[in-house]
Amino acid sequence: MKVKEYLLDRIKKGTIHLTLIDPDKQTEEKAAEIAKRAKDAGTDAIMIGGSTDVTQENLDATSKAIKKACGLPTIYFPSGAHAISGNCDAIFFMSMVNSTDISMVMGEQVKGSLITKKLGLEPISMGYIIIEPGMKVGEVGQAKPIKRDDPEKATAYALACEYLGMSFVYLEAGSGADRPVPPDMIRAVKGILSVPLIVGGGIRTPEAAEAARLAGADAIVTGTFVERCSDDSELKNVIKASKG
Ligand code: 1GP
Repeated sequence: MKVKEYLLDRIKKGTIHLTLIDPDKQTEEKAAEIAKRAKDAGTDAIMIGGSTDVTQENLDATSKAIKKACGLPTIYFPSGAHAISGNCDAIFFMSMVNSTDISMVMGEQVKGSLITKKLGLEPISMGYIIIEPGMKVGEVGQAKPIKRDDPEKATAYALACEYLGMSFVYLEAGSGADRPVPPDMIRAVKGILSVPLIVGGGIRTPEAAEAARLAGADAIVTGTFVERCSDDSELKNVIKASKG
């Protein structure tokens, strides 16, 4: 089964949880251990990527180790075309649609398309929308983050992504954000969108995960929390609250 089909199939049954692991943050052995623990706690797939310092070497090694350790579908979550690994099953072929830098909207994508094909990676198209505070990814991507009190703008961006044929839309508050995407914004976007909605950035408690799910997120991404959490029951609680 292709990864996109796998995700859509699971989303049909309810909100899914995606674990994001940054290859730059730990050794590949540690990354593999985190992925295995996340799998045991109920995560549905592993995203691999980070905003800075992802190299071909750390990406290849981490992707391979994660795949071997947990067997879950792995999706590369790229910051650009400088590193793309054939060791992942799929790639979020994404555009940061509210970036002011054309290379983030449609530049890195041109650089990476032929490599993606050559590596046999499954491309999964995604519109990537940065919401305040936006954190490092917003800064590196030169985004103009959508204000937290402007759900209407978020819906306009999301719908434009859908009309352009993107398979998923991702509302991103930024890794380590002190506030996740507001539930009201998730609700507004979900109310207008027909493609699945991914939400991430700053979700690290069962309450925040539940609020995102109840507001209509189809997939909830947690990165920092899973990477730092050493308590298996705490990990389970957040993943359980994401999936309901
Ligand atoms: C970042 O949305 C993801 O791209 C995850 O964010 O690290 O805050 O969980 P956190």
